Amino acid sequence: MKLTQSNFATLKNVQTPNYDRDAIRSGIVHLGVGAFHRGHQAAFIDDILTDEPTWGIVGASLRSASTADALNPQDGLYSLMVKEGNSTHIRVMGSLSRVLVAPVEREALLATMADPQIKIVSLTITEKGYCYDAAQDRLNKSHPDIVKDLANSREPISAPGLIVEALRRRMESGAGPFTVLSCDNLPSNGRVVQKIIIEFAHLLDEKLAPWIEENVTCPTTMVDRIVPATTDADRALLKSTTDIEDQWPIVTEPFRQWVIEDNFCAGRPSFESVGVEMVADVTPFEHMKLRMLNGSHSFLAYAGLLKGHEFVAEAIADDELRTHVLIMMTDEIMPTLDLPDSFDLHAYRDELIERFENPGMAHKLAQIAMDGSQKLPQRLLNTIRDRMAANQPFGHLIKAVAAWVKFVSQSGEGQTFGPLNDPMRQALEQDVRTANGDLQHLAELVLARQEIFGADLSQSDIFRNALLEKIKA
Ligand code: CS2
Repeated sequence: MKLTQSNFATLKNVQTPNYDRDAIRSGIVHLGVGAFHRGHQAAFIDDILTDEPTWGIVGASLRSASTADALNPQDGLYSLMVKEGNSTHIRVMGSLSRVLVAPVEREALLATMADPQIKIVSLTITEKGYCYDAAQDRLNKSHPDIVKDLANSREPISAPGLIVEALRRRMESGAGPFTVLSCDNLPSNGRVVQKIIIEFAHLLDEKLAPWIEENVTCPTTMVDRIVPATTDADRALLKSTTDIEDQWPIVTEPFRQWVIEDNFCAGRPSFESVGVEMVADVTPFEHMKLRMLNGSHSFLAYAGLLKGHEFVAEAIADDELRTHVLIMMTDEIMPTLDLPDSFDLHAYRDELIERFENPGMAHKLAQIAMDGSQKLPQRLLNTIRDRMAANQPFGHLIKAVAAWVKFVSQSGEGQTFGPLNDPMRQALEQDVRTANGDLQHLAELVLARQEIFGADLSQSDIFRNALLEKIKA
């Protein structure tokens, strides 16, 4: 049975939207409708639509048409398969009305973003989508997409370019601002997106930048839900248990968390009614999640792949890796976190381990390993910075960095892990060739890459010696 709205009445063994989909109006445009968005924000919004029908989502893919091709013939519907151990709970999500493909429907997308009915533009475009130079804390003006968009700002291709052009239209039409809501795993993601759009606008139009500064808000958020890439086995399981043929179901875990800074310039849904935590300062939660969950994930990915594991659940069942993760979290990461006294960090840690163990999640280590150059700073290096500043040991954290260097050393055409999936691929593969099998030399070469390590760590003898020692081990 195909998944379409007209088939709702005949679907079995599955929950369908408990609201009238025809009465839904769109209040959100989301850029980057990947699996994570559909497993996380779109699922929260689906709960919200029961009482507040004006917060439907129009999705947009910034590059590929694959999501649009899968979901548009299904009226934007998809099945969310929540797996815990061997049990699967399936619910059809109706919060996405349609998916636009930015490169081919740019005008339709910009017109939708400029429509006064849209109050929020949210984003999951991954770390690299921000064209942000983290080491310098500013827009990467030499990024090829930014160069193109500055030259041709009315036909943008980058996320910053699209947002700024839509805001320009709203300023001119009097439609007012929308909130820009980053949902990516970047520290202070709201501040980062605000910085890059204001800088971009400054380079274009002297009137627009101050208007954005005065009117547009960019709340920081912490997002959390493990959403592995969908497999054919997931599609087959869905078909065998429900008879639904869904071109792109989403698999996820029961756990979900969303913490948002309460700063919306054009109104917002009552997020708290569906369990979202609205706070004045997201920083403590964001540090906790990026360092504990994502830091451990990245360690498990690199060290796990090096030991021949394929999935997170396998890596966390490996005694050596599990012990490492536990010590890294407890002794090295937890002391750097600053949460309210009432918060039980030990329980948070134990729950993370259980989540990693969930046998229902076929979460590939290779998926987590990608884009290491973009992930290392907030997941491992910032924690190391805090440990160094406090004169405290960081042997387990640095071992995770060493595992990444070893992983890079075995990446490339014809190598164990294949070509590196990373925006810094060319530079890093060049380092591998220059080092010519000498791991110590490779560590020195990548350490000189300040885009990743910043001037401080690149030039720190303490950091260098610690890294070289782990590379030898
Ligand atoms: C993962 C994250 O792919 C990765 O790098 O660490 O996607 C992780 O699963 C999510 O942040 C969990 O909220």
